[in-house]
Amino acid sequence: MSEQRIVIDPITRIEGHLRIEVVVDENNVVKEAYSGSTLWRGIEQVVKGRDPRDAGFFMQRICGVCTFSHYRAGIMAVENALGITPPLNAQLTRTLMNNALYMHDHVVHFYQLHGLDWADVVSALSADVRKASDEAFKYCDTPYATGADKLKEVKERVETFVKKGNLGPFANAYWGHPTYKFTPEQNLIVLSHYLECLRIQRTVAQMMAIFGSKNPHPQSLTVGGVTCVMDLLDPARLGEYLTKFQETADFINRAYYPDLVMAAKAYGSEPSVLKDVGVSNLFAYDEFLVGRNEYLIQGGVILNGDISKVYEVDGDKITEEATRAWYKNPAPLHPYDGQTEPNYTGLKDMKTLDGHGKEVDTKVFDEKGKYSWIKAPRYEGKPMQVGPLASIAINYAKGNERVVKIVDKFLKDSGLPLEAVFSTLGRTATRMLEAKLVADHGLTAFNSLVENLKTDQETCAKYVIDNGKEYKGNFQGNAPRGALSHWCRIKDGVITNWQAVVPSTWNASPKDAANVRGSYEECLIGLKIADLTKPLEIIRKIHSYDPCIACAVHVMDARGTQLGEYKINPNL
Ligand code: NFE
Ligand code: MG
Repeated sequence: MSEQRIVIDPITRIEGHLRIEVVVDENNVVKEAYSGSTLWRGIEQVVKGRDPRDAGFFMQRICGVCTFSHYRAGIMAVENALGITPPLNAQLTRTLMNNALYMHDHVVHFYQLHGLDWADVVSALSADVRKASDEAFKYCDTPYATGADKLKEVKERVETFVKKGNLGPFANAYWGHPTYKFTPEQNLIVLSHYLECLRIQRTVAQMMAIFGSKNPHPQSLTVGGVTCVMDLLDPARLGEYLTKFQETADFINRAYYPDLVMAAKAYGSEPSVLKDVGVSNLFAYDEFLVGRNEYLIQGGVILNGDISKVYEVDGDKITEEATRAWYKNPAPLHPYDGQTEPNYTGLKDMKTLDGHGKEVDTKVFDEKGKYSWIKAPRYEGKPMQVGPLASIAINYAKGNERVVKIVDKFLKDSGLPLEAVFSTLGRTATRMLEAKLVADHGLTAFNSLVENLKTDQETCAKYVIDNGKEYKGNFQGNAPRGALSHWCRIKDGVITNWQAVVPSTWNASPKDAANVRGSYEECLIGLKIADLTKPLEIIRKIHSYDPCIACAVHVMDARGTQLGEYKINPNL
């Protein structure tokens, strides 16, 4: 058989349910790819007819990961519609919560969700702990949790799992795969940080709860401002935030940063993670307000990877279409007029051979029809890549000094050329660089807030909703996975339409009417797979985007209906 199809469903260690199908030629090179979500919910429908002041609370239930992002977006879209400008204290408090979200999200992504695509746990068990401890000093002057005693303890902890014949959280992976490039000692360093990150997760979640009252779904934002007044005015609470911020920033600088320098050196010549930017149109918004009109990340658009020109973002140029997605109206619509009417057409029946050469009935994506619950967002009709790669590239191209400094240091430390950033390795590295940007500069917002509180203690703006008036408004900002926008219409005092255009929707987009691919699909084309029964290269690439499919379709089938099944069969 000259053409074969690989189905990976679900992709694990992500939020939600994602299915990737690829067609490979006789040389195991990917010729076509399909990225589809197989679950649907429809939060955008749920808020219709409801009080706009409640929208944020519904929106934050889109996801269990970037909960704050949708919460804030739900609140700010309504503020924008009603013409409300929240007081500076409220805006800066939101940034402090966003610091916590980003730091949490990015470290968890690298260590718990993606790190084991780069580090082989089983190989770590043959590491020499003294050599590993010395190795850590090559990437950091004060390495984190890599003393010989510490590494011995880590090794013994994981050995206990293995001896029981149970790898626990490390089960079901492709250990020993030929594209793993770390030495046993380097693997052990990452493994130690993996375990440390479990502890850091708790600290940074508490950081969110200081002003958010709880985590993962904080409760202190309200249309007009914030409600955590007592915490803002309490020096002890401010001090607590500072301590937890610094503990997390320390982990980012002494574990996450050096681990990515180490990865860049080890993987800098591994073809399956290089020269695979995916969609090279990049898109980000302004994010991280740290003072009046001052943002850590500035918005912009780069087309065809040409960093010599950065265009202004214009939200009027966004559309979502559904030619290949399971919705009724296929036409490209601006999100103010977007529609979310489901039209599930199912998967296609196929007779295939299983691993033993026996003919079986299988279901696969319909290559000519609809194959995803994820819509296809487009900017000026073009697919875009969003996320840290876009944010960092755009800000580097714009000469944002804070970003330029961090990127140049990383390129120098890792020996990578700038072009290498446009790749899977680059996506993973720029996510770390974005976390470092927050770790190094997120407290600028804290300092601005403390300064402002000395003379101004306003935390919420007054407003009225005129039931006789029609309103429309939006939120445009970034979430950890990239550019996020929410668009709403309000009439007779209730919501009449709501559309969320979400980072993972941009990146996981199916093809459009012109058959143009989204970024997950595009980055897989041309990939050579070493072993079709162990498609680690595909998983590593897709994980580098940090997929969140709950966000992308805002979804869960309430009846638990199975819409696809898990199968990896190289003989299809
Ligand atoms: Ni569910 Fe999200 C982020 C948003 S999705 S995690 O970040 O918005 O891409
Ligand atoms: Mg949507």
